[in-house]
Amino acid sequence: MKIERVEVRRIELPLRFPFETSFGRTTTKDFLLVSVLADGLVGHGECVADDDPYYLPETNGTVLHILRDFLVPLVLGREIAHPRELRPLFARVRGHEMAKASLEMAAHDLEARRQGVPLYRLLGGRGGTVASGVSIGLQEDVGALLEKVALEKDAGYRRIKIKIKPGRDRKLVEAIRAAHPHLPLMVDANSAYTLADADALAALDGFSLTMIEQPLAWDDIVDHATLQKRLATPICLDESIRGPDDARRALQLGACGVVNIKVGRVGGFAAARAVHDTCRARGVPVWCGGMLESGIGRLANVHLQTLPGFTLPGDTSASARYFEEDLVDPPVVVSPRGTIAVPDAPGIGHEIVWPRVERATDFHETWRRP
Ligand code: OSB
Ligand code: MG
Repeated sequence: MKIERVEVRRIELPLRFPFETSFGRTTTKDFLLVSVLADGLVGHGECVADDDPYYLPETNGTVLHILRDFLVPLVLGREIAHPRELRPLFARVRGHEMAKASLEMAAHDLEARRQGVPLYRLLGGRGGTVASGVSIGLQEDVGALLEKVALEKDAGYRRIKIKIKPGRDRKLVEAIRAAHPHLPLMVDANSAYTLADADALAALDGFSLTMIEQPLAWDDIVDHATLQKRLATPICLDESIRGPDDARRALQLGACGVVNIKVGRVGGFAAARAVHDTCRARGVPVWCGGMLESGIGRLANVHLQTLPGFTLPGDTSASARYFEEDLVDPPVVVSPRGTIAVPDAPGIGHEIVWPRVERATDFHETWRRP
């Protein structure tokens, strides 16, 4: 394919409830949607950057800059036989994984549509269903948290993750365990602790958590290896894994027992596949994380997690959990058994509802072949 045009839209979708983590509180999902046009077809990639650099350094502003000034000029008018060629093409640009991923994901969706196959076929995955978990943000108090946990467990989710931060950890886990002794449960700290807090984290060992996600700094691997030696509970890395080399180094040092893969965080599908393969070769389970995506990014995640190393439920929950009205039709739904059906239609596999996209768009830029 020869890419003739790239478009980016900035989209604002109100969340049904504020989502609070150790790094902040989100009330609307503000993201960039990248579209790639070639051979009369269009593919779409949802960027996972936020307006602010509180999860990782990239922002919607830096993504727009890197796309406009560096990545889009590399692809416009270029003959590309397969989207796997984009990762090496982008390698000269250091970092900026979210920007790279949004364009690379759009090219995958486009190529899948061109071949008339569902995205999972292009990625080497399979059809069927995937297992769904759910991520619960920090709540007002323990009572509100217990209510949410009961609600999501009854909805069928296969495992529950709660957000923690210093001073709001052990009490929360204790209360949930008392009410649900056998619930598959994990916690996510989003880098809120340091090695000096090792005792507080070790205090979680008695609660049969399936894992503790990203307790230490977003750019650390070494301290996580030190911490893992002190914990019986496996550490899962999220922020620290920004590519296949990070995964290799983390596993080599014993910094984690599980890896959370987010396509946007690692730089695209090819990188996600490489992280997956590295972990699988070492027998380390992976699961697919989430970034409160609209249905477009959510469906990309559904396809990714059909690869064989994704043996744990992902953070891919139903569209209706976050949005009154999603951008795809049908929306992503989770069955009472906690499963999501993998679409078999070409590309991401559900229709995008363009009037809704246009209504939610507050900025639009197009780049054409010179
Ligand atoms: O750390 O996994 C995270 C949401 C925004 C930013 C980071 C994270 C999260 C979640 C929610 O945990 C996952 C989801 O439901 O999309
Ligand atoms: Mg996380």
